[in-house]
Amino acid sequence: MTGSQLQTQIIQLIQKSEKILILPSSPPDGDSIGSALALFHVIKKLGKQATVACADPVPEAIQFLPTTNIIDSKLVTSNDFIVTLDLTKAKLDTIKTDLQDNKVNIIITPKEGTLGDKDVSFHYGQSKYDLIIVVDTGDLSQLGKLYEQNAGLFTQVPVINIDHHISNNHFGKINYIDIMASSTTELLIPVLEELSKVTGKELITEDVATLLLAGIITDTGSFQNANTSPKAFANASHLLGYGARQQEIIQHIYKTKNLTMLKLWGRVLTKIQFDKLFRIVWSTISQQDFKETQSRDEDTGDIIDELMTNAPGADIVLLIKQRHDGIISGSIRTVSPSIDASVIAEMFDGGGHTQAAGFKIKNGDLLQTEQNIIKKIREFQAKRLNIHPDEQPEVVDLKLNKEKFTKKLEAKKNWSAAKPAAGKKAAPKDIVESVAKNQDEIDLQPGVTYKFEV
Ligand SMILES: [Mn+2]
Repeated sequence: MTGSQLQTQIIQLIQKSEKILILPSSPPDGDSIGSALALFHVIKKLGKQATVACADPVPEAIQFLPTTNIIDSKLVTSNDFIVTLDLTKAKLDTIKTDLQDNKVNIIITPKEGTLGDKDVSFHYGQSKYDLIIVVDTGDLSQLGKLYEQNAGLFTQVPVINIDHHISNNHFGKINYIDIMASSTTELLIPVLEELSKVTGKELITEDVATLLLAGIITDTGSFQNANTSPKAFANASHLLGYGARQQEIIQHIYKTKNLTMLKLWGRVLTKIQFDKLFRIVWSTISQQDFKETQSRDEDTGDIIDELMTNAPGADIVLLIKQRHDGIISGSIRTVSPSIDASVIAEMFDGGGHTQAAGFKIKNGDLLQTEQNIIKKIREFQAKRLNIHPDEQPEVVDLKLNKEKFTKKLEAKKNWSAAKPAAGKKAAPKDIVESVAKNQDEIDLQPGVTYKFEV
């Protein structure tokens, strides 16, 4: 089915539905929240009921987006038994409940008038929804407890699945998946434009445009990641035409890094390890790091992208994080599309895109898990790079020691950077200049390998 046929089907289903549940992936990010809330605004404007629910809280960095406060953490489901009291004949004063020996008394005090048994009715809360739209989610299990606790709902109600993850397993009745899209919000633009046309309503307001742009900006790392396509740029500028507030997004997401976050980043950067042979760069964040820097899970933000820019010579960049709930999560980036990050993530039952993917492992032991992960990724690389499995990896701790560095630099004052030896990389320009000027010290960039061998 073509993209525009899918868009038509989505529009038809939205038009004939009245109570729509919108679910972003969990934990949510700028793209999943941007997609979910943009849909929320549009569906409300069409006069329908819309609910957005997410098992995890919205990260602080994206709470500035319009109406993140409407997101629920739970669903009303068919398991609920509902007692309804008709108050047309009596005004309500107070309601108390009193639990005694397996019995609950509901004490209703009217302000005026009297209540009788005719005023009470009982029913089961039937599924409130007639359509579910899941956005930016590769697998229903990524909805966390919202899916675990309401699995039946997803078979009773039609599900629209809108996503750009390569690992998406097509769980919907309608699956609108485009792995070439930089973000899910990008996929929503033509749908919402067509819906505006069909309904004759201006659905893409400044708020909606801002939400959609937030998805593109966050998923492309502000147009720096490999998934930044010409289409992503074109769509972003198209959204600016609708009044998207780009500066607001950049200010909140990229220009406000608090002190605790910087402390945490410092720790991660000093713990970088580099396996030269297998071309893997990785770092870890332990619960102790979080505690000692007084930072939270969400403060890790885009450290992985920071690692990426600090990892010349690596094919695979990995950040391993120990979460407070006993889960160890891994984020993977690869430097070229020929190395499929989603294949690596799948080795640990995760998924994602060609150059950005992730996984979760239930284990309390960070060191042991780290060793297992690195072992498996080395095996992956051994196959890819044709390295003999017995060859010993040389792991270089990239924690740079300024004193040692200066001594090394002095020892190599005569080193000619213009002609790196065969197989050696030329040194960064600033080092070459420092050596040339006989300087003893230069500013070091953590995480960069400085090669002196000639
Ligand atoms: Mn996304």
